[in-house]
Amino acid sequence: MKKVAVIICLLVIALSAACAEDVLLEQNFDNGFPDGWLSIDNDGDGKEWKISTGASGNNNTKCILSASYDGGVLNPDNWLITPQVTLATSNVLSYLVAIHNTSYPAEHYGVYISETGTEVADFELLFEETMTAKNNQKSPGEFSLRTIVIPESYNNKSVYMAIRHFNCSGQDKLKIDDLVLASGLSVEENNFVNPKSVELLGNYPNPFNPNTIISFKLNNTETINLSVFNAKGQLVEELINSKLNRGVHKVSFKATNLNSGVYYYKLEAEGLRMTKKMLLIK
Ligand SMILES: [Ca+2]
Ligand SMILES: [Ca+2]
Repeated sequence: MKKVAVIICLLVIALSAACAEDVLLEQNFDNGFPDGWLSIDNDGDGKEWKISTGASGNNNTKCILSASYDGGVLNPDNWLITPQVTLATSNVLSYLVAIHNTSYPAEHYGVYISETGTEVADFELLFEETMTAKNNQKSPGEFSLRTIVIPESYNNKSVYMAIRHFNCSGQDKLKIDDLVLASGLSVEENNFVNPKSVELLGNYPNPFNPNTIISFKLNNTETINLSVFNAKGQLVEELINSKLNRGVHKVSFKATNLNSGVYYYKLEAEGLRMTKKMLLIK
């Protein structure tokens, strides 16, 4: 009997360890601009991330808002940066996101990560999307849940996360609320909504010379564009611009006539845009 009790006890400990969920950072923005966070007005128009009231769809509590429109400068570049957080394993960032209304219906933003510091140039893009009332929201102003699985290469590293409102007409507002960075989570077990109908899986080999294979996964039949850009952001080659069936696709990229250096490949589908970096060494 005693032996059984010990085994059950050990089993409970093992199970709870396997499912250990640690909240590393949690912010509801209800008590003013939080200590240790940064807002960077990178376009310099005086508009940046600020606490806002009346967060419709969120019980009218406060959220944080990048408001860019003042009848003047468009195209915002506003960064919201978290305090430094030490990640564990199976790290997941979740947050609520909303646009203000349907009059100016396309707000673009990205989720970034940095191991080095809080300068804009320190950050690497993890995920970006264009929010529209049509394809991302139940109704204008209503928040949608997003969940970003942080790549394993960042496990156990100390990082900063950033949300950047940019690269859009900038005529309206992007809202974020209830941001949670947690470890030890299984996305499936927690019923998170995975916004990705498209996943950019990476390229192999990387670094490469002169050939590499870029892989991506479509969860639906999608019209996609896959293009390669140089470090200056100039288009090098359009690899695909067509409708493809669901499944994993692999595309070969040949850099025979290119110089050594950093290149980017960008996968675009409806409302989604993902970019990864690759290195050509000759
Ligand atoms: Ca809130
Ligand atoms: Ca600004």
